[in-house]
Amino acid sequence: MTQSEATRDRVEQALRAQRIETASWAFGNSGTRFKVFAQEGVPRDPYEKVADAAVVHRFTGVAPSVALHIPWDRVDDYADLARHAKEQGVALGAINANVFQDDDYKLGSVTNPDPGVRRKAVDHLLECVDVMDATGSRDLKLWFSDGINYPGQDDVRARQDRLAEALREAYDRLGDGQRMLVEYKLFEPAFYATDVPDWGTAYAHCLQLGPKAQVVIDTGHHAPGTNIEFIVAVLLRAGKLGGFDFNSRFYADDDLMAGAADPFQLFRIMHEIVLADALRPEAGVAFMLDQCHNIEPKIPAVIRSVMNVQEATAKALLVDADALAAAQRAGDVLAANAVLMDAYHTDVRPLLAELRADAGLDPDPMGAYARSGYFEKIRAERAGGRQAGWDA
Ligand code: LRH
Ligand code: MN
Repeated sequence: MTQSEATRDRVEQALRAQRIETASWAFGNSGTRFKVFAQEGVPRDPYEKVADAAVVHRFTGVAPSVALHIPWDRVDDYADLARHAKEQGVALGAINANVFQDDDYKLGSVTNPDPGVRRKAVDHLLECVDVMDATGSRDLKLWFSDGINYPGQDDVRARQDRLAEALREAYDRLGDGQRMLVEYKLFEPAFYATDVPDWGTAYAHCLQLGPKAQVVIDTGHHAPGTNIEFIVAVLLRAGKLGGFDFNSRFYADDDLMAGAADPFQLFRIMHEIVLADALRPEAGVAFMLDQCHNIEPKIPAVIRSVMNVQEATAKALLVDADALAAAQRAGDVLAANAVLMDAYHTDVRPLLAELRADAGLDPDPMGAYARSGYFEKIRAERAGGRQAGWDA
């Protein structure tokens, strides 16, 4: 087998093994604080959201699980929802807690000065672990909107103590094989100080908690100009990268399709993943999408996002690691950069189309979905009822 055949084999194998988790809430109505736009055919319950996630997997072949958000996806029987998902060909993934929409959480949830409010918030985190027990999910994903808007509003260190106490209680509730993924975000809805604003704060809490606690990087949660792939490399080196919430942005937490605003950044991130051999599912990094499709049709937008992550991954897998290492050792700055840019400028779409065809899938998932009639079907079926959304 020639070098290039070996490379092709390695790349194809890695791409076939890729797993991207979709987000149930991306199929529901979403928007901004100014307007949430309704769309035809939007799911009305978690069962319909799971069905739409299964369609994304059917056409891409690499999206076999869907993350849930509680209470947006609260059902009477989570085991039954898991059975439904299995019938549809997908699994239920990360369980996202929600302690950011209740009036009681105005001054914080787990960091609230009021112990009664903190108790309520922690009880919700524990409820989410119960859900994980029922769905068979591995990951409890925790994003806290907690923060303050004005200097002096509360004691920053005291809030960190409260946060640590709450995380400890949830951590100790985790069963074997279960993890806690702590997500950070620079700002919004808090506009002066967020209690988990950056990777360092999330990392410090995860270190204190133990091996089951890992950091999630949401690509929309950084200050403009932040070198996210640097954070990826550092957390991978520390064994504390639990996963990603992929999306893209031009300004803030825009939650646009992954790779749409900055495909080069997504490539650089996946390059660090490939370099650390962390693409394999066994490496434990959860590749999740966390997006909102306010104006564009939702299922095609998720399919496009999955394809964008696949394309960035394929380019990263094509980086000639030996040539790169040699140029780096030689201090040949331009040659090293050129190795990366050669891979980035490679059109990997024919390779991915061929891989899909080999897997018995339509090489063009977007076209295949449009031709499938699925949208027309759900538009007719889901005419009545209350559409699912963020119900903020
Ligand atoms: C917060 C966030 C978090 C989810 C929410 C839907 O901005 O990224 O991951 O809980 O979006
Ligand atoms: Mn997120």
